[in-house]
Amino acid sequence: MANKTINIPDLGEAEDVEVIEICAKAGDQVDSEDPIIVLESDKAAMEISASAIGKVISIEVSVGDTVNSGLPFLQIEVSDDVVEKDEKVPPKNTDQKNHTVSEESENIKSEQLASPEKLKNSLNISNTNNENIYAGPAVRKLAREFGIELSQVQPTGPKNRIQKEDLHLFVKSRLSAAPQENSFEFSQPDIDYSKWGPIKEQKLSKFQKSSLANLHTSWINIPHVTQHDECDLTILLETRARLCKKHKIKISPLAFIAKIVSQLLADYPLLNCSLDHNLEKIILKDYVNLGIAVDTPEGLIVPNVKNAQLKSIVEISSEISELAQAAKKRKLKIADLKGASFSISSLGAIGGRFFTPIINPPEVGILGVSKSYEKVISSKAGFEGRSFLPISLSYDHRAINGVYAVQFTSQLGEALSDNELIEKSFK
Ligand code: CAO
Repeated sequence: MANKTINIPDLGEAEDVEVIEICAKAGDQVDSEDPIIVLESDKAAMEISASAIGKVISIEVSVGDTVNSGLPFLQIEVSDDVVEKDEKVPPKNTDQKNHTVSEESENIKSEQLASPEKLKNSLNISNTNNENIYAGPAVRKLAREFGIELSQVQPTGPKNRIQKEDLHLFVKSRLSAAPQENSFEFSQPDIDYSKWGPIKEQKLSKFQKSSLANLHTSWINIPHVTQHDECDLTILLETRARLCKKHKIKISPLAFIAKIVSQLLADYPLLNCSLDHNLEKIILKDYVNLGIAVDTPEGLIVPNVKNAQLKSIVEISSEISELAQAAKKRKLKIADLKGASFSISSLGAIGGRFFTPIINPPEVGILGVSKSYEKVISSKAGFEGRSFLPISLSYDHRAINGVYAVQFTSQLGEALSDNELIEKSFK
């Protein structure tokens, strides 16, 4: 038996390279190709192997140290015949033994696996105790980026080595096991804002916290696209004024829009569908339960008008009023809040032009309606003033494509000017 000191091999041009992992410990029996430490420069990660067969006496460096070529990093106890053999056979160029991984090959994996922080959150993994595991530096780097504990990964490579495919499989299986609904992880640094001036703290209610989580979950999980358009509302507003006068009732333009949208959805069933939980099918609905976003002192609540496609404008109007009243008094029933298939968020009474409404999953579409405004346009008759309604349709791009969405918004523009349809749908 003899003790041998192993030095860091020639690192080429790299200097002051950081030790990012220690892969063995004192007492371990190692082969010459077994990784002992992993170094990382700005360009590459590099596994430094034992370069001798024997028992590790000590590792002379620690994680975070910076090292250079030639620095002793390992004391190893080797048997005499191995020492003799080593002395007879000229050592191979240590560079060849130590496996360097280019940035390019590492990037491929990162791309395939989306943002590390996000993935880490959804995988709910953080422990990175990856010692005594056989894996190349690229695999180790990727595992570190995603916070994957290599001991949890099933190796399929030679000598139980973990391959990049094993990491992919691990991530895939954890993602499919991760909860789909309301998977919400939020990270925000704990900042003392009073450092910059006086502050007040206001606790969020349970409702506000859950609504915050729902909005964030929807925004993170659904690939939103918002299609904006303007619809000529002149005819609708004139017909509305006439019908309201005739029937001596007051009906908001929102009820008219809600009715036309509910009817039009029959021709655009994808906007009224849901994706199933494992994204293998879509569920098309023969009913339109129309969610209406209601502003309350507590925050936004979205009750829905059941079977809006079967109801008249007057009926929809009175249901919206009842639901909005109940929402403001916090008297909505659970059933009022469940089962919506498409929603409208109206800022029509307030103002602004165009916004990006956030989809209420499992719905796949929401129509944002802004305040109509007058503008002068040129037509065959010359210049004339007309009322235009800015609309913003947010849709889940996994279920709906842009052509479909713009066909819907264009058709909606036509339907909102269809006097016969409006009159017929009124009562
Ligand atoms: N363009 C012009 N005027 C409009 C309009 C439109 N698109 N929609 C409504 N109005 C006018 C009506 O004509 C009526 O005015 P008059 O009394 O002068 O006729 C008034 O606005 C009615 O407003 P309302 O708020 O009482 O009724 P509504 O039917 O428009 O809306 C409700 C009901 C419940 C949707 C609304 O009260 C509300 O809560 N809106 C906020 C929704 C919200 O916060 N969405 C979220 C946006 S993003 O987070």
